[in-house]
Amino acid sequence: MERILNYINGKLVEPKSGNYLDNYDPSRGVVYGEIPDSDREDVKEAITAAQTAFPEWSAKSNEERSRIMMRIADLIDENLEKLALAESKDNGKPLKLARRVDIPRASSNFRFFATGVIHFASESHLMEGEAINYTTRTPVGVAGCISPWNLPLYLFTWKIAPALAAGNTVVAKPSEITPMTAFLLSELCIEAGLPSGVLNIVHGLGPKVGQAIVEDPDVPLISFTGGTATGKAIAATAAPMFKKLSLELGGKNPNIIFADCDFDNALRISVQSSFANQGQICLCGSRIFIERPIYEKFRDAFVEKVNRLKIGPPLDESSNLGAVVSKQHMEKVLSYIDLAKKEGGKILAGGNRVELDGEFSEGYYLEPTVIEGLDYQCRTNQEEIFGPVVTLTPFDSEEEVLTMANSTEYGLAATIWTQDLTRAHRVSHKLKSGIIWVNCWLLRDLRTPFGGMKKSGVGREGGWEALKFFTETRNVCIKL
Ligand code: TXE
Repeated sequence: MERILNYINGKLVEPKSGNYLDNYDPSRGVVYGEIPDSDREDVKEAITAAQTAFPEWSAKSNEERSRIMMRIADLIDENLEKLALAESKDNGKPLKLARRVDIPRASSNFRFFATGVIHFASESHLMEGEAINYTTRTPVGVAGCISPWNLPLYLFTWKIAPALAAGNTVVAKPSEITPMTAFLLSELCIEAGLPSGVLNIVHGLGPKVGQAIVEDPDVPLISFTGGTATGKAIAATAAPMFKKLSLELGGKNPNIIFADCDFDNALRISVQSSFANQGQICLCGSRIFIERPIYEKFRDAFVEKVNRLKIGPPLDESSNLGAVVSKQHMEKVLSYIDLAKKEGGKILAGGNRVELDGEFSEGYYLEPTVIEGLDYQCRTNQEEIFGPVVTLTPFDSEEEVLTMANSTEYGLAATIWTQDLTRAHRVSHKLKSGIIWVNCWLLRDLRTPFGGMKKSGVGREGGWEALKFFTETRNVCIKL
């Protein structure tokens, strides 16, 4: 059994209650470790440590903070293989994906904000002949960072890095479903010489540990990524205390394929945008809209490609899809496939659990699933499934596809495939999504604003947006 510990005030410590939760290996469906079942007392200790560390950390120069963060980034790179293996085991994702995407992105997050903060500048506004204004952006205090299970270290560091770079101290909670790489990060932070209390990581359940962070009046900033229902509960708790809130929530993203697209690219990348990480990325395009003249050609080629995807153990280099994250999540996704059938959908590919051989026979594997024949307003097409399930829907005009694409309560990301530049601009501006990709998907420049409209969230992460979120703005006006 691998037992992990909390990271509080620079030390790896047991939860005060002495209680632990099971940690599952989804590729085998077995418990392989224990994680602290922390509670309010552990959180309080972490907040006190962060408060104590704040004056010194916030007073350091940007260069000093940057130097320590760069050391953490280097250590992540040096431990790439160990971290990728841990991520793959904890989450069920293919090792090659963790090695290529998750872990390199975690070190990039540290490096990006460690260097970014050195270049971060604020504005001054001259009122000619009257006054000069200048703006300062200073660290706020203790930031609460709560992250999900789909891209564990990637999203955890996406919050922690800007919070620390801006001079805040942090109390963070990774998902209890995938806590392992956050624990390994705490060991790397100790090795890098991060001062005690600057980053504290408390493991445990959302309603216990997460809620205690959100409720505490000494945590003025909350950055959360996760489900929309949880985001709503967090906002309800935090809003009366006027906390700064960044909420990165769910998506039901449209992938719009016009008849004039570069067919082969649209096809190849649509398979990725549908099923990467077993469809468990908030940016996956789960509703594919195809212009009528190429509907059948695209559908048939897509189904053929999907049927060739290999579902297998995460460590197997040939696996395209690994396991989904938990039994509960697998059952949720399967219930949506049942719902789709009841709603009149036709399953063109997949639709079932996959039972692998030997030690993987109890793992949570699902076939990549393609469904057609559903109304765009049905529940399958409106609710976030967050698994390897996509629907195909034909459309006849731009107006029609915009109505369908914008019909959900979400507005995170959208993809457009067309060779017509004017149309790409026109449609982009009419889509109610915070992130739009034209002829590509998940091409990320960390300087760009990242986040969604409607129930996909509040605020934007990334670049200066993140550094602005993690600082308090003050304007000074001086009469000339
Ligand atoms: O997420 P939760 P769940 C979507 C996806 C998925 C659904 C539910 O549709 O099926 O959300 O997933 C912590 N106060 N996404 O239940 O619960 C929790 O411990 C404070 C989309 O796993 O939102 C974890 O650390 N914190 C998403 C984090 O919140 C609380 C990624 C996210 O868990 C809390 C994941 C509370 N009351 C799921 N309750 C995306 N946008 O990428 C839970 N938490």
